[in-house]
Amino acid sequence: MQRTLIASLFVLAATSALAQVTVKDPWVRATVPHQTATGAFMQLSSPADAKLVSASSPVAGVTELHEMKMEKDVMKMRPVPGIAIPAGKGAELKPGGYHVMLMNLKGQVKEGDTVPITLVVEGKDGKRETVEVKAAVRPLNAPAGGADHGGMHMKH
Ligand SMILES: [Cu+2]
Repeated sequence: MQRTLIASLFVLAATSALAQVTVKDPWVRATVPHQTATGAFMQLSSPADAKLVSASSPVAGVTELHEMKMEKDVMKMRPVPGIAIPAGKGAELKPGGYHVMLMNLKGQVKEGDTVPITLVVEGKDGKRETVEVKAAVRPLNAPAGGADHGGMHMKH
């Protein structure tokens, strides 16, 4: 009896430690009609080492984690299995770098809309938890700091 109680307390403690993963300034790049993919960007921070392992959103049929990199003067993007959120340092998802890729969009994502995104974060102990994010949609010409993200994806 007592052992069960202690075990469940431990689970609670582990969960609340992870719950400190925070998301700042989440946003999604607006799309033009018939565009099939766009990117979501945000700043992640955590007091303990964590990793973003997946994401999903009702606006997209498929959601992946991507990394964008310059390779021989060409901007390339590829799926990554996870994005590390180092303790205290955090991770920045931004145009030209890591991002959440929203694909197979179910409709146009318009400026002023809010896009719900569910992030799955894994702690060092392998425990996972979800973080709900409401991302604001910003115009297509929001500062990109890199290649045109939407255009790149048409070639996928
Ligand atoms: Cu991408």
